[in-house]
Amino acid sequence: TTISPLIAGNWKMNGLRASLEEISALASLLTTGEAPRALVVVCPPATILHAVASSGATSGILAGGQDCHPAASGAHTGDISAGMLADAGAQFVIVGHSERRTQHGETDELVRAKAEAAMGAGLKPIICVGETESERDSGEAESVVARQLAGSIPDAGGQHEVIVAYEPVWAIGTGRTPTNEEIARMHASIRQHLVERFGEPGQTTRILYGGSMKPMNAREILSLENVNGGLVGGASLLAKDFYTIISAV
Ligand code: G2H
Repeated sequence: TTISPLIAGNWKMNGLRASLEEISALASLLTTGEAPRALVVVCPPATILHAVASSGATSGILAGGQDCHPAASGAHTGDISAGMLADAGAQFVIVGHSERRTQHGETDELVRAKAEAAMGAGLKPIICVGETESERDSGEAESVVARQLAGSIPDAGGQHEVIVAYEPVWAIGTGRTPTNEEIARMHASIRQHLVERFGEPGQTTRILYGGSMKPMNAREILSLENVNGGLVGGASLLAKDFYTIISAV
């Protein structure tokens, strides 16, 4: 089975309207160079999501949110629903990023509810999982990730497209990455989990790697078995770097 790769940029809390220049720059790189093999997604802050979705559309840049509330609407000051993201032009939404899990105390149960809300609004959830450094050191990385997968992916994950992002917490924004063997082993274990739980659809669910993916290491990581793309933070902020990663697939 071949899975078309996907490269998603996670801008986190970076990016003002001026950053739309990076979208224009990325758009021209994408349209002047060889057509990319990967689907290209940018997840900017919600304040510029609509602008990114509009300006990226003609060059094939898809837009995504970085989080959503599990409810469709209501008295939730400051929150954004999946339907609102879709209304602004998003086709994807990141849920359960480790920064949400740690800074906002998000549990697997909440992440699952958010992923369900995303599906309900017609968005494809990018569900993040990953172990901390101490969990890896104590040999628990695979069991922690298995527990997160079991708790965070909705049962509808077999009928509705979901994307899994493996992001070891200790590799996020640190410039450190696991070895190729460690990445391949974890992705194989995630694949096995998906196939055991969902059968056939689990064979084609995209599993992205995230955590300090850079122009320098992208080609190697993206060539590993069961690595079906990347979730890129820091290196997605500059069009030139992000394009290098997109072109590495
Ligand atoms: C991991 C990643 C993107 P960075 O969080 O989600 O960020 O590439 O900066 O490590």
